[in-house]
Amino acid sequence: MKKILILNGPNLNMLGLREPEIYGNQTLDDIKGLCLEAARPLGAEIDFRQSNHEGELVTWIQEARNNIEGLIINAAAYTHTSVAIHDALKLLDIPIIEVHISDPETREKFRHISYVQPVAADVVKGQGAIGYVQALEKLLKLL
Ligand code: CA2
Repeated sequence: MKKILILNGPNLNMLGLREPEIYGNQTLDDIKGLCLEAARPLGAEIDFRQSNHEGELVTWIQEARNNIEGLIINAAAYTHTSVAIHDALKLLDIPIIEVHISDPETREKFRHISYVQPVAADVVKGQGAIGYVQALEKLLKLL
């Protein structure tokens, strides 16, 4: 089994409660369910987490150095601001896929920059919740 870590950043725990026109109706728990279901036949074991705290995400990324074979990250708003997450990701020598439910590049200008993109092997954006499964498929092809 390939061990995959899926990290989610701030406010993604609120999915399904507001702004369905941007993020759809599915909750983060629904997305976790989709990932677990897709992972089984692909031979992957998923550790799915969310945090509203930048430092906690950095710590989880650091810990991934020891026991994780691939990382999928939706850093949410930290995508556009966090040099700390960029630096932590750069320390990893495992493949990283960036995922976004919406397409940030078609939204406000402040969402156009990504500090994750330079360290990611690929990005899936604007595909809704199913984008997480697409990210998982892309990641497993790299392993
Ligand atoms: O499209 C994505 O996945 C984002 O990473 C979501 C982030 C946003 O800051 C990025 O630019 C794009 C925001 C997540 C907040 O989720 C909410 C959920 C429900 C209601 C409001 C926000």
